Amino acid sequence: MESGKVALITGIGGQDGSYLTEFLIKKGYRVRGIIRRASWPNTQRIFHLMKEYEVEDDDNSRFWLRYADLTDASSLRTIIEKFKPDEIYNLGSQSHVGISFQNPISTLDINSIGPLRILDIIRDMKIPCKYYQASSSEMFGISPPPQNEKTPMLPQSPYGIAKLAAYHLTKMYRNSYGIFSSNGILFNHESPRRGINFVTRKITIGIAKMLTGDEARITLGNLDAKRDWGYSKEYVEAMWKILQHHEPEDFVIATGETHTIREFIEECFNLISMPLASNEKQGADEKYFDENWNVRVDIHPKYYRPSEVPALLGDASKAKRLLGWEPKTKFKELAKMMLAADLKDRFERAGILPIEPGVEKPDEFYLEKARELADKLKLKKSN
Ligand code: NAP
Ligand code: G4F
Repeated sequence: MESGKVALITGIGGQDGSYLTEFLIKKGYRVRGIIRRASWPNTQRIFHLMKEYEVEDDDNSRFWLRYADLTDASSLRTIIEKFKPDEIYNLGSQSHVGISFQNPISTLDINSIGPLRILDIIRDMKIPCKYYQASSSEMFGISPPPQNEKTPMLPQSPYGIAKLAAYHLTKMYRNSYGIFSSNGILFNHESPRRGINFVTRKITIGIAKMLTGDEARITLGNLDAKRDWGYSKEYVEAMWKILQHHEPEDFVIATGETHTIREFIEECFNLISMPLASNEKQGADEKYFDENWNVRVDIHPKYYRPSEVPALLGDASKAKRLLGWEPKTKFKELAKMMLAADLKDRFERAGILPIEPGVEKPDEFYLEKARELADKLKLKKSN
């Protein structure tokens, strides 16, 4: 156990922030995080940690949260001066690519100028603090797969462009000022904690809601894009390993497998023995039916992006070679884990299954219950 180090995490309330906090606390770190003010709780993913660890105004506390914002330099400086972190993990961002087309300016402010604000505070304060930048495979844009650290970056969205600026600033502050600043170029990674408007989670929640009668169909955009999907809980270990490497460098983190969105949908429906029987294509109006000709998955142009990243497939051999990092969870296991978690949640909310705190059941238990409900749905429709 490596005790005594202080880590500061921006975006601590996000998917990765919550897993990274758990990981670092286990390593013996004292973790400090910034959250921004919200009109409704944005700490759901770290609520269990707040309950377990938070001690007011105690330097020895394992876990401490403060309000700050990546758009507010003085709030960041106050936090860095107070906590004197050994490592900063900059995970905070407007992380939705589709929404970045609607909010390009705030996306650049948070995702490019935000990291610049932190890097410049480290430079100005001359502190020996290591810096991790949450860079993204979205930066590769239309560069054909497979993509590695040497692949040209041709981003296609305000999000991708913002992340590319931050990537270069991270390198520049390393090369010009000798700051230990590294990029983790992470390909898509998901989990049961994934935000609900990313495509994988939208699909797994949508299926669970269909079975409880809360939703009739799932409406999506482009199903042809390919993504390299890994498991967030494993990717946060790679972030830590990147900062423990003997020198600052940039690393691709990925599974090396790619699948279309359509394949993810099919995998999830197959898991509950509810295959999509047929589809009909009329321009952008692609519809997937069940065997009774009820629409299950529908396509709406509003979910298409003005420009798309067609195919991502990462080559993480550098991370394997230099960091000893390798992914364990791949596509099929990830789909199963995410679907089972949403089935559990929706079944408990609907009173189909009792809430049993602390009781862990295997994924198969929830999938089997889903198959029973899917059969009942089929019977009801065919009567
Ligand atoms: P996420 O769940 O969307 O979390 C993002 C976090 O950033 C949230 O806690 C959010 O707070 C916070 N945030 C947003 N604007 C902020 C601001 N102005 N000041 C401070 N905090 C702010 O994202 P994630 O999936 O954990 O991803 C973590 C990081 O990795 C992000 O930078 C993302 O762009 C990058 N990344 C993600 C992936 C992926 O596939 N997940 C891949 C490559 C790179 P609120 O809850 O208040 O909104
Ligand atoms: O789940 P997505 O929104 O993820 P996307 O755009 O790949 O971005 C994620 O991964 C990046 C790493 O490459 C991160 F940097 C970023 O922060 C984020 O975590 O969309 C995946 C694909 C896209 O091609 C999109 O067009 O799914 C397609 N899609 C189809 N229908 C949809 C939908 N995406 C969303 N969000 N919602 C839909 O209804």
